[in-house]
Formats: sequence, structure tokens, C-alpha cells
Amino acid sequence: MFVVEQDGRVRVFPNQSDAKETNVFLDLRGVVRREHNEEGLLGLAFHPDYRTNGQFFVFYSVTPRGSVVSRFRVSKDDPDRAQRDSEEILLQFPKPYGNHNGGCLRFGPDGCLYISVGDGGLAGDPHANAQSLEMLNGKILRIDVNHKDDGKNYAVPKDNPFAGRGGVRGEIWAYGLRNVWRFSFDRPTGTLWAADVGQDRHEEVDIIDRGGNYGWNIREGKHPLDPNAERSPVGEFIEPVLDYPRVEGKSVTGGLVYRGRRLPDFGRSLPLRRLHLGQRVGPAARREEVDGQRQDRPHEPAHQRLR
Ligand SMILES: [Ca+2]
Repeated sequence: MFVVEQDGRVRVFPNQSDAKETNVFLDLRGVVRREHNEEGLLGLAFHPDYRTNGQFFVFYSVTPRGSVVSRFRVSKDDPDRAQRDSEEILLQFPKPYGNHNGGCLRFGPDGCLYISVGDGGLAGDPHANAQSLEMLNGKILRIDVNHKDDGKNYAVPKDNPFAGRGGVRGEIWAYGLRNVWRFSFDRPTGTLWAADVGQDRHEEVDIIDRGGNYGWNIREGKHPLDPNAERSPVGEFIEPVLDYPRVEGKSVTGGLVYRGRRLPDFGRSLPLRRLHLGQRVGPAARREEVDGQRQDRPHEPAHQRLR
């Protein structure tokens, strides 16, 4: 069992209830920035072939203010210790403010590494990063860590929606996102579920499609960001699967589609955590809504939806 600590350590211990000690697998405290309470070591993902290649990936904040995605390798002679000097930086990009870092890393069923990046901070995304295809902030990215383009430690997959277009970032998979702390792939279907934290009024849950624009900073949940706006440009954006107002709960954190049998109340629902309340989005209340949406969608794997 691996635990990521925001201050820069990754701990490892046996996945047993009587485990009493942890080992420090990786210690990045010397380079991880923690000035803002949303900064830090924020994400970890193991390569699908970790057992054979020992590669894993982390997302962390750095000084000068920015975000880094790096590759590391486990020690050859100790599975409980990373090789600290094996770091290979894949992405490093600046951000203007301390909050809204995103930071989730996951491998998709297609073997690519997906990365959530927050809009860069402050209220209302003042630089409109999330709507800009020239910026990595406010996005979900998709990169190929098994190949390298010239001058990069990764490759941009050729079937990314904006790959090969001049003047935009080919790493972008989806945009118009505010601050996706966590997202996940539903294993049987490959569907990418993301929780996008709202600003003041509406939290949202999205199904992320290739090239989709999820509305931020024009929409918040299923509503215009400016409540006095005369009309909202519905149709230009992909609406959330569900949203909920702040009076019901605070920042949506993320979750997994649960298909197991040990927690029957969660059958085919998406347990989501709300940061401040420590509650799930009520599965009984929400399941119909989530499932209703899902029934309208073909359950093909994400990599088959690329075309
Ligand atoms: Ca949205």
C-alpha cells in the first residue's frame, strides 16, 4: 500500500490490518513547494508494466511557482525504495497562483498517462487559461510515456484531439475544467469520470470525452458562472452528468465507479467525497440520475471512442 503525503513523501507498508510500520518510498520534500495549502506532492501513478520496468510518475508543485510531472524508477534491489536520482522531468510549466493545481495522474485503458491540471488559481480564472488551447492549465492531458518526441521525455499521441495543430498544446485531451482534483477510469467500460470543483455555487461530475470543452470559466456546473447572464451558450459545452449546489455539500473530491458486492448500497454508483463534510454524494439519491445518464451512453471503451 502506497500513501502520498502532500508535503512530499510517499510511504509504503504491507496492505494488512496489523501493519505497524511504514517505509519512506520516496522523499521529495527538498523540491516540493508547499507555500499554498493546495500545493505539494499531489499525484502518483504506477506504470501498467511497473512490475517489469519499475517506472512510476508523480505530480508536484515547484518553485518558481509551477507544476511538474516526473518519471522515477524503483530501486533494483529494494521494492520499498524509489531510486531518488532516477528522476526524469516530463512536464514543467508555470502557474500564476497557488491554488487550483489539479494533480491527478492515471493510466487509461489505452496505456496513456492522463493528467489533470487546475486552471492556475484565483476566482473566475482571470487569465482564461481553461479555455485556451495554448495553455496546459484547466485541462486533462494525455501523453505517451513509452515513446519520446524530439526534445521531450514523452510523446504526444497522434490521435490526441489537437495533436499536430500549430500554436496549440497537443497534450490536451479535454479542456474548460476548473480544478479536477481526482478522476478515474471505470474499468469495465473505460469511461473517464472526473469531479470538477466549483467556485461558489455548483460542484460537478463529468464524463470526459476526447476534445470536450467542459465550460469553465463560462459555466459552473449546469449554470452560467455569472448568474445575471442573459443567456448561456448551452450546446457549445459538454454539460456535467450531475451537479449539486453548495448548500448541499462542498468541494467535490472525486471517486470511483464501484461494482463490487461488499457494499450493496453502492451498486453501480459513483461514490464521491465532499471535502468538508466527508460524505459521499448520496448514492440512493443520485444513482438514478447517474445511471440514467449512463444508460444513454454506449459502454464502449474510451480508446474506441477516439475515432
Ligand atoms: Ca463544467
